[in-house]
Amino acid sequence: MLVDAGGEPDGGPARDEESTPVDTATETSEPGPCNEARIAVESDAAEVRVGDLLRLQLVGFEASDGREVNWLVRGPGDAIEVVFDSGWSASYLVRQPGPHAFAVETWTAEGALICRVEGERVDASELGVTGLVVVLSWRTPGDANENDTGGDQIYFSVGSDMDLHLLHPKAYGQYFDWTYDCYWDNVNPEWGIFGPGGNPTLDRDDADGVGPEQISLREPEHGVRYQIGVHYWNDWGYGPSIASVAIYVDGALVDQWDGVELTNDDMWDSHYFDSGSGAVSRIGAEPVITPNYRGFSGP
Ligand SMILES: [Ca+2]
Ligand SMILES: [Ca+2]
Repeated sequence: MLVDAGGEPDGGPARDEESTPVDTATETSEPGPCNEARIAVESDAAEVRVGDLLRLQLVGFEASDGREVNWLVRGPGDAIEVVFDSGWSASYLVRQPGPHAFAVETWTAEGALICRVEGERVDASELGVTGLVVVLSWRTPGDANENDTGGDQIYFSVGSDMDLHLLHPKAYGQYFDWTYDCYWDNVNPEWGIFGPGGNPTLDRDDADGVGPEQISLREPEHGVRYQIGVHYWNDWGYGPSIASVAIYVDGALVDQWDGVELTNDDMWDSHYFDSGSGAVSRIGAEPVITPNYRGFSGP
């Protein structure tokens, strides 16, 4: 008989109840597709931090009738988190510091639960940086596989390409400024009047879907209002995408604006960051979007 490794047919969280008898271990002597199954959590860095994109994979699972896969992630406060895609592997963007619990259920095509596998808990640390960090992620409903990577980004791409922009006031609100816009073509401009800490950096670029794309500014210039924007550079034929911008100040999530739909060439002015007060404010009650924004495309 197959035994559900988690013992929770309805997907209820039982992992943190220490009083739960650990009888699942005794069941593993019986051969079955779930005995060797486990969740592998891969990260680019040794330590998981806010802003990291984790790859979740179900490994060691052998069941010929396995058809459906359902990933479950619970973040800090037991909140149910969004998992990108949901195949035998999946991607998860860490947005909050604290414990994250992973589980995956596999089902037959007829809707019978084959097993539920619990992963090891991952504790995400806060962003280890001071100052401003902006993270962009996006979904593209028209892309059947949002998690693949590739393409030359000249003639084709396997996913859509959104871009994060950070403007210094000396850009006068003009994106693609060669000096005062930090973005993919100007990844570490010289803005700092007191040293390199005042220079922003594009830490992560993503050109084929999902993100995250990240810009940080460790030592914001005092008394300056920076502007954050999102540009839909190229949909590569996958259609509209749904953008999400998360803003961290001194490692803490200050605002996250989800669910903003952009079409190709749209430019969305999302936030201001006022370094004097430390305040992050949304630009407009509704998203302020300029269509057909090509800006200057400099050499
Ligand atoms: Ca894709
Ligand atoms: Ca991009």
